[in-house]
Amino acid sequence: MENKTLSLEDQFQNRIDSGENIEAKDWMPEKYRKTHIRQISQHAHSEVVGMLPEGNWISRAPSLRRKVALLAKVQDEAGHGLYLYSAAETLGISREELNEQLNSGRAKYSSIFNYPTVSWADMGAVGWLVDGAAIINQVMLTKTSYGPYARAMVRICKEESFHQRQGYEIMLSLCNGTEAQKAMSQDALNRWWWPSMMMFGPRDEESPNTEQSMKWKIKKKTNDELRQQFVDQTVPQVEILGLTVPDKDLKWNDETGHYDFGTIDWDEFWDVVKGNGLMNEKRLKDRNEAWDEGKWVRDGASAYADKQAEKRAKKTA
Ligand code: BYC
Repeated sequence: MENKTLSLEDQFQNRIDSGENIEAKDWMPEKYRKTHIRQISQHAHSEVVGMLPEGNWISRAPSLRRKVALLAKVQDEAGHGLYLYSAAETLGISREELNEQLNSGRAKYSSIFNYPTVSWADMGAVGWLVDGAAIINQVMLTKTSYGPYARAMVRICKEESFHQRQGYEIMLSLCNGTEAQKAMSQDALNRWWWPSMMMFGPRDEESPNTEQSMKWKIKKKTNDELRQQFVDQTVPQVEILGLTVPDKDLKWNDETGHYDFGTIDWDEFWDVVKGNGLMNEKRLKDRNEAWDEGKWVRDGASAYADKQAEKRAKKTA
């Protein structure tokens, strides 16, 4: 009765406020749809581009066990990309368009993947810190208001948890190894710490999307809240490894019950986001080559799908 007098926007907000999931066929404000296409597609692109820095090390993993684990991790990331592209497609954008946005360089993907992986310890640091940061962000997304995205995130988070552990286990082995291995781990931590902190996005006061996304329960915590959670959770893990966080201002604060930390270099962050990071150009080049070289697979799969559809049509005729 009451709903008859409410605008569609207000009814929609009421559904969100009462914790209901929004499904693909439900009415939604255009901005809600567009925000989701933006976030889910950036997330999917991050998974796909995220395969490149680690794929680079599969052939150089130091043992069969390490190679198998890394291979499985990279395959999982391909799978995450596919679930997420499917979730984005439910909002009315095609896979072709999404691919075109990535390959042309118009789409954003996580800044973290524009840094190079120069040593085996980087495989440890990426799994531990990058997947660790990803889980902190993504656990909240299992409860996000858009049903297809939330459901995709449940499986993704389970797999990310394995990824984080495989990275930390590499770090533990190296830190319990020779002096040179420990030094290699410290060097990896030094290079990945700050870029991992940047993964959570700009400070809340500089984040244009957070306010609306919190209102629509797309985001359940702000960028700064998640970043703080990452620091609080990761510093004790650094201590177990016997390494040092490359931040002279890092200090436990008894009053707040959190670690205080130094200033992030936001100029570097925006520079990387705008395409000027060390690896931006190479990542796009590699994605475009993979796309072109994969054409025969896509053609084969579509020809097979067409044939199957023809067979089914004949059977039912
Ligand atoms: N890199 O208003 P804001 C993974 C952009 S992990 C590049 O705060 P929002 C993986 C942002 O898009 C990584 N761009 O935005 C791990 C926005 O630009 P537009 C992927 C960034 O969306 C291991 C502008 O800055 N995870 O996949 O409210 C192996 C203003 O920011 C970044 C996800 O994508 C960044 N770090 O919050 C393999 C999780 N940060 O679009 C793979 C889902 C911000 O307005 N995404 N920007 O032009 C999210 O939770 C949110 O989109 C973010 C940003 C927290 C990332």
